[in-house]
Amino acid sequence: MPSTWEEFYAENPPPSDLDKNKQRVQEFCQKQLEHGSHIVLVTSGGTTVPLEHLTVRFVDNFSAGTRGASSAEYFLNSGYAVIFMHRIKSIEPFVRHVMGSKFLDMLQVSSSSNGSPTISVKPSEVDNLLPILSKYKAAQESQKLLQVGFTTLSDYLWLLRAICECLSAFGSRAMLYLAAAVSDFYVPAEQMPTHKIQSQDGVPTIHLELVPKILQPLVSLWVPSAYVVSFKLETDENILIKKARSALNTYKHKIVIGNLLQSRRNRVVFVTTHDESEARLTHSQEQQGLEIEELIVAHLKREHEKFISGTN
Ligand code: 9Z3
Repeated sequence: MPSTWEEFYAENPPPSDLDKNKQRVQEFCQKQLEHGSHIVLVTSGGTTVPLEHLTVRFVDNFSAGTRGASSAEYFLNSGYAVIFMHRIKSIEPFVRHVMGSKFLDMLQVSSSSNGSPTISVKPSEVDNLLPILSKYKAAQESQKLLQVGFTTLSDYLWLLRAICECLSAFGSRAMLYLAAAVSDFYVPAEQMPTHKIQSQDGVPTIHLELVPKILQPLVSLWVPSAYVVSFKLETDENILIKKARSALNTYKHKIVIGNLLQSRRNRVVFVTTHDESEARLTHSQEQQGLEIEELIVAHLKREHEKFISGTN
């Protein structure tokens, strides 16, 4: 028998930074409520499932965080306040454009008149960096972006519930954009060894339990008035729409965005109870640097507005 969501929370302790993050989220939401902003929670990146309490090994879920990070930028651009709830060390908004050695390659070292070294942006890179930096600074100054991190499945579920408690005050003005890749399986806390599993003890048998379906309380209890968007990730085209529709029928939220692992960068399918449509990028659009998240966010903004005004 899979555990219920209530049992999950009773059996798996909250992350140590939950109270601190809750307070940050509460303060952020209070500010956005005062401004009358629309707000979106973007979840991004994969959850880990630890195999030991003092974790050396864990099972991971596929997701670099590209979908979430780029979507967060487009939501900001569309006027939304954004809570970006992401796997720590996954891709983040703005930073994603200048990650790793790409950033260092944009810089140059020269000597100032007194002989001490100065670091500056290469003139040839200014046009590339300026728009990113301007948007990043604008997001910071407007205080419309809040980032909160998770690592494990349990961290994710605790944080998600805490954020929902704050979002419920926004009613239909809140959107939840659940792009994180969340594990379906986990090792319950009481079945997990404390210390590193030892190879000298032979091949370990690892028993994974089913994670309770958290969309159910989320939609029906935590944020019943919000516009909830979930993603369905499959690898087999033949079952994608069926699985997306089944999620919609089970949880009764607003829209499921279906995507295939292989083509997720250039094609998604929007599935609602009454409709099915597609967003697609042509090869040449991709070459020009267009991102499918721009189309996804534009579509959702329109649908969310109809939902708020009751005209959908
Ligand atoms: C997605 O389907 C996302 O679009 C991706 C984005 C994870 C494929 P990247 O981060 O990839 O840009 O590399 N997210 C949802 C995945 C998921 O776990 N869905 C569950 C399911 O399919 C339902 S919540 O059963």
